[in-house]
Amino acid sequence: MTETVDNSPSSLAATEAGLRRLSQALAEAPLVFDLEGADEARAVATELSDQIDDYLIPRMRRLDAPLLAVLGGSTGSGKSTITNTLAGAVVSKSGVIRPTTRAPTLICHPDDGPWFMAAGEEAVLAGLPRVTGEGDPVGHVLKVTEVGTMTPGLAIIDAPDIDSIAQENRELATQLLASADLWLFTTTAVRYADAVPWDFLRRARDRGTALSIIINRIPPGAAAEVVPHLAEMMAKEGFGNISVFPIEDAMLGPLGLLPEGSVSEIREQLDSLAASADERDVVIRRTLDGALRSVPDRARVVHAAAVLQDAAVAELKSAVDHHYADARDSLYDALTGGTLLRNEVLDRWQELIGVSEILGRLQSFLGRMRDRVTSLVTGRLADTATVQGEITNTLEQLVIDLADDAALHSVAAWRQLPGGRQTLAADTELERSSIELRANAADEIRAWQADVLELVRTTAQGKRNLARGLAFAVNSVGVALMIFIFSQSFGVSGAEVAVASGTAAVSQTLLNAIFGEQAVRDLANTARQDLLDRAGGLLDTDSNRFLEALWSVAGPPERSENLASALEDVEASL
Ligand SMILES: Nc1nc2c(ncn2[C@@H]2O[C@H](COP(=O)(O)OP(=O)(O)O)[C@@H](O)[C@H]2O)c(=O)[nH]1
Ligand SMILES: [Mg+2]
Repeated sequence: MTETVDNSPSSLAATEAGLRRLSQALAEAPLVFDLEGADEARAVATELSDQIDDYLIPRMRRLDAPLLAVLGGSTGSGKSTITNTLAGAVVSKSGVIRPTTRAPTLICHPDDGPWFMAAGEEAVLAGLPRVTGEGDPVGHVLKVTEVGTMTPGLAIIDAPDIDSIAQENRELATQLLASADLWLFTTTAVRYADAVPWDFLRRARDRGTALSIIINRIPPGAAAEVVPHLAEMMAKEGFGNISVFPIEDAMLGPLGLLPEGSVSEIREQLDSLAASADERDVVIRRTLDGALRSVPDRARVVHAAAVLQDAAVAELKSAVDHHYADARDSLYDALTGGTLLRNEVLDRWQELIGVSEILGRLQSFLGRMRDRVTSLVTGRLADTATVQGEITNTLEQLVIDLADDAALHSVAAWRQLPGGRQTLAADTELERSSIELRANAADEIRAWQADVLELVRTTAQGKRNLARGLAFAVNSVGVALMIFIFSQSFGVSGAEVAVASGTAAVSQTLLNAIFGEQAVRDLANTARQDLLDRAGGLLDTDSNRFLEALWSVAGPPERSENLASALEDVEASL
């Protein structure tokens, strides 16, 4: 035996705290995606998390609790029949119709009954509700039966089949074996070379679990052949000295029990264990130490799979981030490229303000009172609603197109990425922009326009000589500002380099004449930034649908880190 785990109280407390965190982290491990190794990792996570709660912590807290032996093995190998024979009564249903043992049955001396009926942190298998009495309970419960002929200090569980046709039975069998101080592994003369039992046996070997093997249904006289053969197999597999109990096939009694002689050796071993506190202690500590030492490697299997999933989640997120960042870039380009507004919009604007005439008049007014300029244009620019409507339509279509594009590209990327298809199933509407975006885009742009007009109004109010004249022309001047923004082309430096058209030039001249060049530049920057923020916000909200789908399927991000840090704590405390 290798060195035992540090049993000092402070170390035990640290181990227990670490194990609790680890169990929690395992139960929450991000293993939703069907990535390579995920199936195995899920099974290991469940088994280890259960073992920590069901067995390791209760056993560490109470080394003096009765020894628990679990009869596990293949279907029909005689576990229930042997349990009933050891109990001297039918306590567990046996039979040829599968599955028979639906809820596990625990038998113990009446003195130990309260121990196994108790709930709480010190109770073994605390997650299994207890039932007593006659009957054949079904499901995730533990039937506890007190048997007067049992020796105090040792209990036996008749477990469901490890190879049951029902998955929950197989899982329950695994869970019970992981809570055993001693495995009584039951097989038959025909079945002992099967693969499934060996998977379990190797698990016991790797963890150093105390183990005995019962070979049932040996044809009379064949024990001399079967037992050495099994012993040879076990030696080859690297098992140490293990008790093998052969049971010859015999006529069953009227209650379906084996003749007492068939189980006498098993009974002797169990009784002597129960009777000797020292012997019991050796078995209990051996299995406990082995299980504790096996924790880090098993947790690492889960951690490796969790890291893979976290990486897949990160990739999915970054694909979405990438495509929506592209959309924002395109939005920026469209709003600063000077080519957003179609010529028809500009033409209409030109019609309204009558470019050449205004330019001519402005020339003569420049440098003179600005309110005169304003009053000049007031009458002409009254009908701006149509142009404002055109601007709304253009911007609305722009935002919707960009959002549609980003959604489509994100979905296409997800289809190719690990976990992507699984996540897409959570929201079937992701392939285009959301209904909300399509419904809200125009409102958002109208709200922006209202802000631009308000900006123009407040800026004019700050200039006393403008205030009166502009009150009537806020819409016109506001639209002029919008036209100006969308007609400017910005270079990498962010400074406007050219004015796109004569129409825009008029707008600019007009605005400059009213507010002055610097103020116009400030107004344009503020208004453009506001529009970028609003439209960007719409895109962000839309991209959040992808992240919501991702979190709803894969859970919150980076949980493999919880697992890693809990694992570190446990390793440090062992
Ligand atoms: N004749 C005979 N039948 C047995 C023996 N052991 C088990 N059986 C029968 O085999 C069937 C399956 O046994 P059971 O105890 O339910 O197996 P379990 O699935 O391992 O619990 C039942 O019909 C038993 O009566 C035995 O040693 N001799
Ligand atoms: Mg059974």
